[in-house]
Amino acid sequence: MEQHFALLEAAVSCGSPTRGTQLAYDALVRAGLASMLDAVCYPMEKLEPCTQYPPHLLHLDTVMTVSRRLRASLLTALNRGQLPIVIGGDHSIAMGSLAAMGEFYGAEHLAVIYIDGHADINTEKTSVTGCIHGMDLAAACGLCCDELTVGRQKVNLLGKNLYILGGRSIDPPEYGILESQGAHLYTPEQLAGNGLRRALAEILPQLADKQVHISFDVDSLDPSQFSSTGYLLPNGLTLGQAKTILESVLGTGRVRCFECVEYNPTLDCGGRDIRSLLDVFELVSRLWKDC
Ligand SMILES: [Mn+2]
Repeated sequence: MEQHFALLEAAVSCGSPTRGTQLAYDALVRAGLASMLDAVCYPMEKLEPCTQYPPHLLHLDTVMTVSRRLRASLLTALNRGQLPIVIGGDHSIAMGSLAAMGEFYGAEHLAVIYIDGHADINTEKTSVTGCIHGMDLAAACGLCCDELTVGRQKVNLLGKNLYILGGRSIDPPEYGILESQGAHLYTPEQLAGNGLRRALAEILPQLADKQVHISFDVDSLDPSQFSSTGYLLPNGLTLGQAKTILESVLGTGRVRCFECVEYNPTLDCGGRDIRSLLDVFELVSRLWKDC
């Protein structure tokens, strides 16, 4: 039976300090993504950011509503046997996607390849900003308060099955959390030269008996190659490195969900970055169908 791609919208930007990522799905569909994938679409209503929230959890109700809706639509797609591609939105949406993946496959079977300039593993207690897009991995690992729990399980991901690639803006408390959870961090510096091949040689065998979720934050990329996003962090990954990671991980045949976050079309003057993203989606869809 031929499997269909599912294209899922997760429209939220108020988990981050910058507005615009809630428009990424519409921009990509307008640019032809849904027809390129021949995908079944799961659009989402766009909500206004709520105005009442605790000071350490900015726009809590809106962020959680989007993650809960994404969990539901992703579970529907998984139950239908579709190949889900999730379009954020800021990275807070990973609370919703990882809740669905953890419930569907079981937390102990889930591995996450998290390509990101940040570690996103602050809790509501360690976060300096209160922006929930920096807490999604801590929430998925069950380290946050109940307000940040999505779905039936508190723990959807085990830290030892988390691989962060491209992280280079890490808050001091996050190093301790990563270590205590047994998570794996590869900085761009470690991935330079032959470092990427070495890292993949360590990581890929660990995925052999796992169900793999890829979460691709475009701020993992170097601003000289991709700049339509809220944080411009120097010394990032090249597009070539990101594609090598995606190719290698898809090549395991273990990928069950691909997610792309933090693309802000309102910053994409001239459309350079949306063309790069369509290239990435073309690569992902081709390799995914092949395995
Ligand atoms: Mn992120």
